[in-house]
Amino acid sequence: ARFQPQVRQPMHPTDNLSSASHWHILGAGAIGCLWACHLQLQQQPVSLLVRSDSKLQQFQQPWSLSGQSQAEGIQLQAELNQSESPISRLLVTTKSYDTLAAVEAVRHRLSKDAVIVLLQNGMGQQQQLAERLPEVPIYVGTTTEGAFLSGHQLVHAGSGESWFGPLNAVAKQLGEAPLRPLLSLALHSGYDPQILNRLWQKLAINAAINGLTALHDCQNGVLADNPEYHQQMTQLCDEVERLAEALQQPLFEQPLITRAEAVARATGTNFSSMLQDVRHRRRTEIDAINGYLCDQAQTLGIDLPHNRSLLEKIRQTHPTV
Ligand code: KPL
Repeated sequence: ARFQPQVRQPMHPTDNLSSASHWHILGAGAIGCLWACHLQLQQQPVSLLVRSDSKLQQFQQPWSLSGQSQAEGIQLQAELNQSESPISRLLVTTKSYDTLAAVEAVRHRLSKDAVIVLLQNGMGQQQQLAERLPEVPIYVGTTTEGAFLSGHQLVHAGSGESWFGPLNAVAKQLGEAPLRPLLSLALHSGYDPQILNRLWQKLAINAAINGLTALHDCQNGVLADNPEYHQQMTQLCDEVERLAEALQQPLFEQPLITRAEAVARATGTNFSSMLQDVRHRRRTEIDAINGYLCDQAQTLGIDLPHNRSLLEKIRQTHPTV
């Protein structure tokens, strides 16, 4: 389904100040900083949570936002994870594999009415957190916003869309009310009670593109143009579709390969997030993407040989621990 922004009256700034919840953002990378800047621009109280004094230093100078959204002199607040002030709205934008440890590090600060929103790639970590904190309303989100950090500049390179929705029963009961400040930012965002479908769509596209671009060290568009790589993308897509069908998980109306090829072309000159991780010698998110799919398949007794082989190759060449 195409994105339909929810039309909302902008809140009056003083309403924001008097009634606003304080958002804490865990994960001070480009996406975390993009949301922090936009919350700050809407006069919503927001603090980034960081692990070290050196990271804290980075937030002493004002930031500027360039590209798809622009602003100068944004003074972002940051505090250490181990501070004591309570957290009632936690937005987690860490890498998928850091989720459990990162939330654990601030768990002592979660207030009774705390709500957690996970905005990340991949799947599996959200469900693990929900098992660990069954009493906390947990929401999940997915975004196609593109951003990167360059010194104190946040480059909002590509404007996309973001969707949020409830993961566990307590969040379903509360509905969208706690997320309203996130949904009314100048970023195209919507609320979808069927959010898992959207997470699966993103997961399927990432499974088709990210690992292959890391393996072949190429931009996304090359997967659509190179016949051998295109064939590999098709094999991955066929397996993911087979698994989704077995799980009765709807994907797209078109075949997955058609969508994956369109995304690869539309983001043709991009380096996928996984290739960027590999080039920066960071741990990749392969376990939360193709790894998650292989685990799901295994529980159903299904084999996904091409996804498994890609998973093993990336794990071997770029160890995950
Ligand atoms: O989401 C992406 C990623 O790089 O993680 C794609 C869609 C592949 C765009 O680069």
